[in-house]
Amino acid sequence: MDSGSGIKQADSVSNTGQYHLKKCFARFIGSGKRLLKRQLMMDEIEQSIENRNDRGKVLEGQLGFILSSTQEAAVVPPTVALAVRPSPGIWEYVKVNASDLEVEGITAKEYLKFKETVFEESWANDENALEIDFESIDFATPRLALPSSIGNGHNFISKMITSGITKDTQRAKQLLDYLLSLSHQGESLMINEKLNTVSKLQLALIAAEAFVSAFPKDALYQKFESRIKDLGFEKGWGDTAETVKEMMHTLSELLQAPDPEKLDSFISRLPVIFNVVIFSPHGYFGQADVLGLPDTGGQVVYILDQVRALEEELLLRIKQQGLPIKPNILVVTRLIPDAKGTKCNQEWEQIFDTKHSFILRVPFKTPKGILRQWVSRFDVYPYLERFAQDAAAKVLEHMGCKPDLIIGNYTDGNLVASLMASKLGITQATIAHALEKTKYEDSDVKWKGLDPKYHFSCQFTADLIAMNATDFVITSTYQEIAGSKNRPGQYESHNAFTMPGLCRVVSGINIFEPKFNIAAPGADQSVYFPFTQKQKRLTSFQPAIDELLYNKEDNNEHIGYLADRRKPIIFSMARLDTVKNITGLVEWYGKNKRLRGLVNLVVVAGFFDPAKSKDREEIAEIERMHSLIEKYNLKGQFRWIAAQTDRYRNGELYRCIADTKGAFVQPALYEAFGLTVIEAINCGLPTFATNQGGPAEIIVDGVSGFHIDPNNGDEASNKIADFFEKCKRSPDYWNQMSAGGIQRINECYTWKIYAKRLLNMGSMYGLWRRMNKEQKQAKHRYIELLYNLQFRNLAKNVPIPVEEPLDVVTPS
Ligand code: UDP
Ligand code: LCN
Repeated sequence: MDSGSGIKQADSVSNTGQYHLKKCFARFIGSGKRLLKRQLMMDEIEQSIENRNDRGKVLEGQLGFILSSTQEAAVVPPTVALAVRPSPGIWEYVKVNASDLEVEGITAKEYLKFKETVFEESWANDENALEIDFESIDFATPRLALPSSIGNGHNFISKMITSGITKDTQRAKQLLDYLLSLSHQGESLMINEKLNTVSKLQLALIAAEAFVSAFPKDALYQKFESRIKDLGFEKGWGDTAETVKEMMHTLSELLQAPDPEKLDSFISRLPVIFNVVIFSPHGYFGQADVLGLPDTGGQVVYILDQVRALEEELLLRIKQQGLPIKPNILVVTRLIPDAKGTKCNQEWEQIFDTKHSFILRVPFKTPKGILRQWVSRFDVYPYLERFAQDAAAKVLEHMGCKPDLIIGNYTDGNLVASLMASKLGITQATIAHALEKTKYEDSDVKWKGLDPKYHFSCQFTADLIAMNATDFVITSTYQEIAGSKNRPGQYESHNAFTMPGLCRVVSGINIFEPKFNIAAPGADQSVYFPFTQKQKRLTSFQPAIDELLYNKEDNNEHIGYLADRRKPIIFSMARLDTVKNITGLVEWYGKNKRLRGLVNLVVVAGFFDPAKSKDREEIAEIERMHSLIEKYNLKGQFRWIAAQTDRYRNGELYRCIADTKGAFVQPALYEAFGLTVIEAINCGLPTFATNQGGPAEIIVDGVSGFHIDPNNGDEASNKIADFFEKCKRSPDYWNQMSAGGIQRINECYTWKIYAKRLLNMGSMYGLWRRMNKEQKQAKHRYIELLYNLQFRNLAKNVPIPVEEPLDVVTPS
């Protein structure tokens, strides 16, 4: 797109097109709105072209093309500044003079200034307004070029390293140094100082391989250990003659003629990772009775399953490396003294179904001592620095050495992980689960109004710090990074944005950086398995589930009832957040007579008494739910069940819904990934899930489930009704959709696949950070400034709550 040429629009469009474009731009200006979103602009364009045949003429020229890829416009009459996104990750900015349609390319900074003018003109004109520009400090790191390659950073890195080894003997030396640095508890692994040049290593490899080849394949490492040690080799090559020989041969081949696949296979088998720390500070983080509490949803489920899969994979790898080492995984979270009946006030807890994995809880401290009560994830910023220090001390004491990999979760965990990883010089990974910036429209430009409630000034600064500090980013889907054709990705939206009065981010994160990787989670298949596996079904739960679904009396656990048991059930389960849109689903159902005639609706969400909630959004949703039940007279067709905490029973609940030949519906306005979607599909439930976010990638529409548009409730509820009508006509259709979903999960969404990918990345990015030490150091200096001069001050503005009185326990 030649946006920078300043050509006159009149040159390239017909007179009719020109006439209509002028009308469009006049409407943009006349609308009175000063920040226009894509949909609104498209509506304005529609309305300004009376004759349908003229539409093509409007969009035929360069400006038409620009308009059709525009995401947003800032209107500062007579100028309309456009942010144009021709492809995921690719942004161009232009300004258009509404009277003569002259188009001129502008920079991101100039565009952001137009936007600021709309909100805070004096700041827009402040020559010394704070600007953040990570590209200016990070110009040497290679970048991907194709939008379709985004999220495949690991492969790209292994290509970069191998091409480096081919071209530059220095790179081979770096690989050698890396091998020399590998150790565990002070004991060298792989090679020792005898092999301190590449040529010595190459010769020794040939000799050792020949020597080991003389042993039977299954001969244990100890049989030939002392001989290869004389040559300079230490433990870690493998547990048998066969694995050692394979590993040595791969390295010889790599040093002779590097290729990315060989490098990948070699690096992923290296003994690099034994001790892992996973941060998820805000809590409640526990193994029982925490799900459904505010802020405690998929992240807890994700991490516990992740830990089990990681431990299993680590044990396997360490065995294959021939090492007598035990892995160690710590999930570090907040200790909450007022734990509301959960175990979140215990310092240590072993993670179920693991041998070497624990939860470590470290309290939040204030100048007055330990903070006793839960605080929302939006309010945790004042405690994080101290938490990181206290956690680091505890971790080092427990492990007796530095961890090999630190993984952060969500903004708070990622910030703490960045602080600890940079202090100790450790490979770092971040997982966002959800970046809040895209959840709330214009949360950046309108930050001032939102800050007292959400503290986005802290959150977005912390996110920028962590994204830039980390060695690699794990995402669940492509869309999380780069969005879709018409919707920018969560990370992408941090590339250029502005918070007037605070800072202008002209380059926050470049999603073409090779640090981004997609590794989708799974669902625990011992808990979420198909309803057809009759012998495994947890029948002991079934009477309670029957009561939960069909008992006619309201109680603390359920309200509303289902008069006709023969109807299939459409089911949903989520926290009662606005964005989860459970109330939206209830309204769609309430409005759609056809759907109400076909199925019952059951939702598991939050609880019924607003007075019991401290969460602002949850209270509003509870109230809305009650009013919808009245408004649509849902009695007899709708059951509202309070949040459920037993995942085994939940697994059986999904299956019982499948027994009714029902379906799962995930109606979120936006969903980062959507663990419930894969849980439901694993249990064999045909699933309708939002097309806004992760589920759009998990499900192939019409093959492994269905997409629904949460912004078009009538269309969504009719799509569900059509499905059930079709199932009535041909019952096998239901089975076909159920099986299609399960097949998709087994191909792409399991924890086994995830754990392998994560550990491979940990090893590869560990090498990469060593190879780019200087570049990383420079960036860290910039990050430190941002942390010290900006984040710390912002965190001071977040109020520390006054101590709540302890719950008074009255003796019974
Ligand atoms: N969940 C639950 N009880 C509830 C609501 C949710 O056990 O009342 C579980 C659900 O089974 C899933 C997780 O919490 O494992 C929610 O994850 P998801 O990704 O769907 O959403 P999040 O809450 O993380 O935004
Ligand atoms: C948090 C969310 O909001 C969900 O979308 C994810 O599925 C969950 O974490 C696990 O990653």
